[in-house]
Amino acid sequence: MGGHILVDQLVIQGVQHVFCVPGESYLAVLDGLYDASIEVTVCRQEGGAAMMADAYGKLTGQPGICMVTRGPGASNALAGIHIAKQDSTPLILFVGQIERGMREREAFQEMDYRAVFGTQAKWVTEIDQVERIPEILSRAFHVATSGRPGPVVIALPEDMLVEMAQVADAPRYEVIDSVPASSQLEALSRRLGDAKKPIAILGGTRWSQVAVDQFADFAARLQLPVAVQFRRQMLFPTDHACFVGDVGLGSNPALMQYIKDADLILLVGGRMSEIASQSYTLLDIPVPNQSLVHVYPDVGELNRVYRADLPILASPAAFAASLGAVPAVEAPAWSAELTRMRASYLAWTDPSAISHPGALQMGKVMELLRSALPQDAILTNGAGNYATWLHRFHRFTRYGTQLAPTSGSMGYGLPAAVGAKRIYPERTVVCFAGDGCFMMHGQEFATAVQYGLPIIVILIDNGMYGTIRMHQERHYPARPSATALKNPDFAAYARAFGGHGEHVETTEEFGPAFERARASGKPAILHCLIDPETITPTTTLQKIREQALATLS
Ligand SMILES: Cc1ncc(C[n+]2csc(CCOP(=O)(O)OP(=O)(O)O)c2C)c(N)n1
Ligand SMILES: [Mg+2]
Repeated sequence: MGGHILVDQLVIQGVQHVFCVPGESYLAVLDGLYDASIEVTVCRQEGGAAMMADAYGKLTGQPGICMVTRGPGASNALAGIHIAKQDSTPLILFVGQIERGMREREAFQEMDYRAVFGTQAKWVTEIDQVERIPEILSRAFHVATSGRPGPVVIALPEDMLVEMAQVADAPRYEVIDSVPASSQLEALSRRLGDAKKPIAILGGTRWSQVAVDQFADFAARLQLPVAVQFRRQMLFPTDHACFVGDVGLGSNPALMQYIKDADLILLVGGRMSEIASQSYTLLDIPVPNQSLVHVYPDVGELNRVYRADLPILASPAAFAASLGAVPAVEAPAWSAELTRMRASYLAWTDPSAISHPGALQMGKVMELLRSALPQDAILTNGAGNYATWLHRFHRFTRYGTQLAPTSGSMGYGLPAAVGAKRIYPERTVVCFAGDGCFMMHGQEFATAVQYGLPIIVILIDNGMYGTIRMHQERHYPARPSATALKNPDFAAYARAFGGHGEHVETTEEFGPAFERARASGKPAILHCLIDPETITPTTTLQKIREQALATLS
């Protein structure tokens, strides 16, 4: 039967986890999962399920698998598909579909998936013949993981899923890779030899701990300053002497200036998209001032916006593995610059230097977490100004420890944490969420409780959609509109779901509350009430408003 064949093929392709919300449109697949060797996580909303699958794809490099029902389920899942697209995450979404014979009558929950997901997925298809399930799944796994990874959507007509067939299995997929040519590595060596002020910027996916270590060794040999792109801090150890910071929102101005003045940029795996490029101002378009060596696993991205001086078609992992061929530079001209930029990074990210209004000092909280968390702890977040605390002050040191959407999608942190803890139950998983952010997918706290997943949510409540309020004060001062929030008691919320919940109102309360949350063995929410004036680590709403009013008058 089609539904069982599909599950068999998933097992052959190496699938161990499925994240889903059930629907009558794919009962035959659910039945196939009944006795398969696949762990199923049943979620409360399809957006959360798709975000968990994205988290799986980010952490393992293998496609996260999500299953949802027709129109309404698919619509909800789109939130996670957009994240996977912008984050280059391998993911396969299976969607139930109406019977083949009813198409185009606007049947119950009918949707044209090719049209709806066409601009978001790498490939959208519908399986019309039960015999083609192995072929199409094999292709889906290759498409999702090769080149620039991304989401694939497969619609499953209900009647196809109950058809009987005898089919041969497809072999397990293998990621297709390309490696740099030796002439390209020589060309890179020459450029490094000529450089006065180089920098490497790392981003994207298709990395691994081995690749990060190889790149770190290379950087150490050349004394090369290394930065990472927005929400990609896990690509280079922040405690490495060559690490100089991140290129994203609220980044160190000294680093931005260094990049502008650089003569060589080695961009590996990243796209220098809007956020990383500081709204396309950091590098000139189409020809940057700096010599640009762009290493990317998909030819469609090379020379798309920035004309590279040396484009190299290779995955970050394959590139890092070949860096042994690039010789060290004798007494590099940029040694003093590295020392200066490293000192600047350390000062910029020193939480002890930060003080802001209110009894709960987030700088102190971040300092405490630096020492309280094990190195392999996984940190997640969605979008909101609260995320700045994590991105600027946490010292990421290991690959696979960060789940954060470069697409700036609110609500991602909680489902990502649930997905991560489901995959790695032995690791500490901490979700940072704002009061706005948490409520977008807060129902997945029930999933954490259902599967006994003791994640810790640090919920930073300022009673507003703070990011938007900040922009309002900048552009339309003293006219707050649609940004205030009246919030529930999130500690009571946690307890009502069967978790552990506490309020934290002062710096002193945080440490003991964190330890009690950890010791509770339950999914926990620390409802942290911060002063609403504290809009960023360094400024207040009032200051932003006053500055804007002064400019207007
Ligand atoms: C799904 C989604 N909807 C809307 C936005 C626009 N947006 C960006 S940040 C933000 C406010 C976030 O509020 P909160 O989580 O409370 O964090 P805060 O900024 O207050 O720290 C909004 C509405 C978004 N990025 N994603
Ligand atoms: Mg808020």
